Amino acid sequence: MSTIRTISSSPYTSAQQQWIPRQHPPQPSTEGPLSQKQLADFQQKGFIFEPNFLSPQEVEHLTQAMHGLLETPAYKNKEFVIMEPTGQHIRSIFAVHFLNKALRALAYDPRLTRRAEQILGSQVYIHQSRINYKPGFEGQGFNWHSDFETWHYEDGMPEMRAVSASIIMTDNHHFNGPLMLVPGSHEVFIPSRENTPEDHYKQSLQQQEIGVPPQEALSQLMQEHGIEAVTGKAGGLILFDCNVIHGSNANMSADPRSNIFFVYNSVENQCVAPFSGNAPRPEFLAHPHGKQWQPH
Ligand code: 6CS
Ligand code: FE
Repeated sequence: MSTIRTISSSPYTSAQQQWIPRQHPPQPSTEGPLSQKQLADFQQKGFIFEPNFLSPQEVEHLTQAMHGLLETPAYKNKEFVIMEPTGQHIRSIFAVHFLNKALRALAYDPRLTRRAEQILGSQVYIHQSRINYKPGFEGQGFNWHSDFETWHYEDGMPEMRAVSASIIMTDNHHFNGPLMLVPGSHEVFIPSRENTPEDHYKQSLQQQEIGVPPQEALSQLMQEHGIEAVTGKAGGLILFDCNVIHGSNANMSADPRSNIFFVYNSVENQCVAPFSGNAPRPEFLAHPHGKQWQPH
């Protein structure tokens, strides 16, 4: 029986310090597909990369699913489809494991769920899924941020006990905007906002400004830990902690940089009222445990 705690106060909304040490880090379980070295690397850096996680055949099958969503007329102008700031190209599609059978099967593939359960030390559910398409020449970047910072304030995620699985579906190289992360940055929470506008997601999913850490904090973390860009062949898996600082550049090449993301949250960390005090975000962004979602 999972112990679902409801907490009203947050250790992360206290006085404006430059940063707050991470509270209650997840305790990984020793059982699971990840080796002790992989677990140690994840705990130390906040992320690990596993090349060739999917076979070329699986990548091919899922690529068809990915393109199928792009070409579904019924999804045009829907709230769960986010356009690039230029308005001409699709930037992201959310809730993809509710939209396609192959993507749903991947989301619940034990190769992924057991990794997440091992890292988080509990059963898990999917808090969010998305595909970031980042088309050649047109795909814009994502400012530096911590996902948890958003999910805490805007979805009510209590603690840093969630992990993202990003499957790279096209070769990620240095010129098409690969995911960049600051190793070790998951250990601190950087207060990065004064307030949160209502419906902030309508702005932040296209170009996030609120919740981007201050440059002095980013500079200090980067001086101390550097930056790592994850490059590799299609089919690789990046597992990254919900609080690790990450971002990516615009795609300056002809090659798309399309990644599928599934966010696994501990069943013992289910979302409560958003810590911003705002209304909860729509369920295509934050799926309550066990609840289905349908496009409308
Ligand atoms: O607001 C969110 O949930 C999304 N924003 C970013 C920049 N990354 C995580 C997530 O997809
Ligand atoms: Fe993110």
